[in-house]
Amino acid sequence: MTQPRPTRRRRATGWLALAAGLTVSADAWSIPQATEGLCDVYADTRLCLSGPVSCDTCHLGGPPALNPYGEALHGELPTDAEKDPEVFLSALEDALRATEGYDSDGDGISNLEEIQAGSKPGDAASVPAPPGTCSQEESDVASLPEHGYDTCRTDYAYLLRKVTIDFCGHSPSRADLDAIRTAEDPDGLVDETLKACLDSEHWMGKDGVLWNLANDKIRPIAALKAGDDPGPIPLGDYEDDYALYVYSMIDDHDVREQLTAQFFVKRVDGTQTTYELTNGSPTFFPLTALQTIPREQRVGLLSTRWFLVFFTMFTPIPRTSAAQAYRSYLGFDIAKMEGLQPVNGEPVDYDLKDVQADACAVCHATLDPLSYPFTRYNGLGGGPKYDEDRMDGFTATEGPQIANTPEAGVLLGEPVADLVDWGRVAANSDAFAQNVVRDFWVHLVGDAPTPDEAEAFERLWQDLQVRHTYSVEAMLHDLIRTEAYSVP
Ligand code: HEC
Ligand code: HEC
Ligand SMILES: [Ca+2]
Ligand SMILES: [Ca+2]
Repeated sequence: MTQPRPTRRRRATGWLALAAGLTVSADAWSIPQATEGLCDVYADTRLCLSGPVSCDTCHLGGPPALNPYGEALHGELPTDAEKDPEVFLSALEDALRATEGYDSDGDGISNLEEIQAGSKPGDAASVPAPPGTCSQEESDVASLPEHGYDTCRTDYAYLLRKVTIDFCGHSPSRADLDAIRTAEDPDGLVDETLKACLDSEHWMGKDGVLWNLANDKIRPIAALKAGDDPGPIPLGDYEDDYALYVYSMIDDHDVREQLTAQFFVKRVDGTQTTYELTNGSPTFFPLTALQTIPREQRVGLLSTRWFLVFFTMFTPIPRTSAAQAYRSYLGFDIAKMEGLQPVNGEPVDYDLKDVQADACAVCHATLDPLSYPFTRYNGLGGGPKYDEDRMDGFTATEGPQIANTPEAGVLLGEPVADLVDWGRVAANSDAFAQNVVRDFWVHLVGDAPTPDEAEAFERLWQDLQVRHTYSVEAMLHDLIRTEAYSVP
């Protein structure tokens, strides 16, 4: 429908006089109020959500000349609105409503539809962008860093479907999809959905998404499992490891607890799985499932019974344990020459393995000092325990020099006194925050961040450290807003 011709013609001369400030100064009258008045009425539209509305929504070239949409409003406003800002503002809503059905600029799309879609109702060259993309005007504003959510690029039905499937493990209902299409606050509805799904069994239960993210870090072997459903050679119960891992990522807990916790976590099954913090071993019987490291020497997932029996085993200098920790929690695989930070004077070769040769030192100058803090934690042969004098027990097999192996080492170029220190330095590092976010990014987006996505990725892990105080759930509310996740 095109609008009827306005009954009155603009009297541009009077406006020009006013605009030039001859009789009334510009801010004494109307001006910013017209934009505010517009967005009071259309607060939830893309036109208003994507940033400040510009004067050319209603004006042509520059005020006071009106474009066809401004003319249409003018046609609906009482005559004295031109002189009195209060009359103007109080009549504006009715004028806006009265012109909603018109296609003032004749581009085939009604004024209201254009406002809702974020295009200009007074400019035939401006039409709604296809779903899931931005109009030029919107992307200019939406790319501003302080703008927050990128509302114009978001197809909320698509996003809701994805969040429900990824975090709840099922498709959204028809009613949910209808609700988001008509929601006044679709962002809020997406957040509510995510919040509910983060408590679902699919997400945080046994064998759920969080649980499975830990598989490469924990490396469970059913044949060696102790506790419930034990294998033929029960050595340790890795369900304690899974429980701590999941616990660190739910309910706004601090994800650094993976490497700093001096408590354990017990999983409690029921209609809804819960996780309880415990200061002693989660299981006391059978003894093959007992957690034996004293509280002050606990280092989250790096000192559990399973970690020590499986990765350290009988080794005097547990390089495999250190390499596994470095790979799992900091994202550096030394076997692939990642994260090399050689330390001067290393490797010393306390266990006489010829690691000083150039071909070996390239990795072992980093790996050996990384491993020393693990040397006081026993695995197999005597069982998991912390033993300051552990190295003395190896002199018969490795030679007397093994007793000189220090407990202190170097991690990421920083000296660390012992494994507790190792865990703390690691947990506070950028590499740790990056690794946490990368794990979720790869799981949810499907691939590691591309160079194009580097900026969004960096913002996520930096926010995880500071703004979200290491809450994974808070980080995930942002991750689902990234273009990489939310745009088909
Ligand atoms: C929602 C549409 C709309 C927006 C947005 C808008 N105006 Fe207006 N403006 C009008 C209309 C309609 C009139 C004519 C008033 C009438 O018909 O009673 C007008 C009149 C004016 C006038 C002439 C009256 C006067 O004070 O001399 C100026 C100048 C003006 N606008 C400046 C601006 C500026 C600057 C902006 C941006 C900050 C702006 N307008 C934004 C609709 C708008
Ligand atoms: C590309 C890096 C790299 C190079 C080069 C390298 N190593 Fe290693 N080495 C590792 C890593 C990583 C581990 C820990 C095992 C693991 O998790 O892969 C390791 C473990 C070891 C271990 C302990 C094995 C165990 O089971 O505890 C010895 C001994 C060793 N390396 C000796 C050498 C010698 C000798 C050379 C030179 C001939 C050498 N390495 C070259 C990365 C390297
Ligand atoms: Ca139109
Ligand atoms: Ca238009």
